[in-house]
Amino acid sequence: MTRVAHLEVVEVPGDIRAGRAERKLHALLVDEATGLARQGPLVSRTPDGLFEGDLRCDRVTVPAFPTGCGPVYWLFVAEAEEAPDAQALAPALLALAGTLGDRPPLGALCYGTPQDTSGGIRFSMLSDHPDPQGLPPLDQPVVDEAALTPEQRQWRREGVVLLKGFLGDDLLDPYIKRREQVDRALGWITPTPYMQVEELRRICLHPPLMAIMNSLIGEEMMLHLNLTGWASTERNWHQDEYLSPPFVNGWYAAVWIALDRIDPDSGPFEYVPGSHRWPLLQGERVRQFMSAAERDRVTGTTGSASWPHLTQRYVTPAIEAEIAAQGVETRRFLGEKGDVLIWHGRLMHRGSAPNRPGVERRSLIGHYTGVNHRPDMPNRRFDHGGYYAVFDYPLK
Ligand SMILES: O=C(O)CCC(=O)C(=O)O
Repeated sequence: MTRVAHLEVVEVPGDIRAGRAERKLHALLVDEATGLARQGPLVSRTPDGLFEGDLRCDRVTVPAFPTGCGPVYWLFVAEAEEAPDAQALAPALLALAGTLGDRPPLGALCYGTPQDTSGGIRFSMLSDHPDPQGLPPLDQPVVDEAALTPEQRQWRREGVVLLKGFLGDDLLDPYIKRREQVDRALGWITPTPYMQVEELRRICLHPPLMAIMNSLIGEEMMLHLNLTGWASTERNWHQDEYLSPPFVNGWYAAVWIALDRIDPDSGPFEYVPGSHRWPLLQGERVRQFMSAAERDRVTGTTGSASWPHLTQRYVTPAIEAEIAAQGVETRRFLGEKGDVLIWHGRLMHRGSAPNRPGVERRSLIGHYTGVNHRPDMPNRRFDHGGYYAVFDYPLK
């Protein structure tokens, strides 16, 4: 655990935002241990990147809590014309909290006490072994390998499953035709185009695909994010799960679908086989090394930058050094049309930089979490072979 020195920012999930319309809402944060309280206006933010989680959250910046507060803070949202006096309300809010039982934890940006970086920032300083409690069946330390399917064995060993020629043209071509109408290399900006694009939903919720994913994770999976670019995201080494709330805890997978033969120069998907068993990058550990100016860019009034983006300057070299130190191979996925690669939420992977800018890379990416591990996405629908989380973002 990283000791949290200051809590300055919380992210409020989209379901609270959904009911807000034009109402004047204020966030009230109360430290359970000391009863200290802070308040800040709940202001809608314009999304400025794909990998921030911002599209599903509003961000509230509050005056920092002093060292010694935490680890449990309660968040309340109040509707009022004027900012309420959070400290005066704190005793009543804590009494109310006592009646609410267990609530799903919210993502919070916490700044820990920085460690000594004189020897450089190493992967071990940014990561930690995740909570072994409640991991999916195939991530348990002991499993009867003889009882596994070939896909389950590959998943356990490598953290990926490769399905050659899995999806036919009848499924892919209607989507490709629709996607060709989008004049933007990175596809739709909206992270949930599956809400409006039926042709996409058909692919990402294709019953045989969902059945394999369910057999890898151990429960029904729910689609909640798509990347529809026909170019590499150029997002450097990362494990998806470090961008997710802690309750996801391994019940996460993503799929990479080749819509055409992938050109080696286009910036293919790359991964480190077996790295799903490495320690997991931890947001609070990563953020502790941000400079004061970078923190201000994230928490300031404009909030015009995201911490996963800003921290790549030291996260990427730390992961590259770890790959070199372990002497492990990195692999590229050079799929043909209809090939599918499923990867583990803790697998180290990246969208590599293209050798020749502008070379098309026709792919479709979907991210999924187990239905019982997404209390922050309570609205769902079932279609074709699987669930998807319901959001109201317009298709852009
Ligand atoms: O192939 C790519 O561009 C990488 C995609 C990626 O990193 C992700 O979806 O998490």
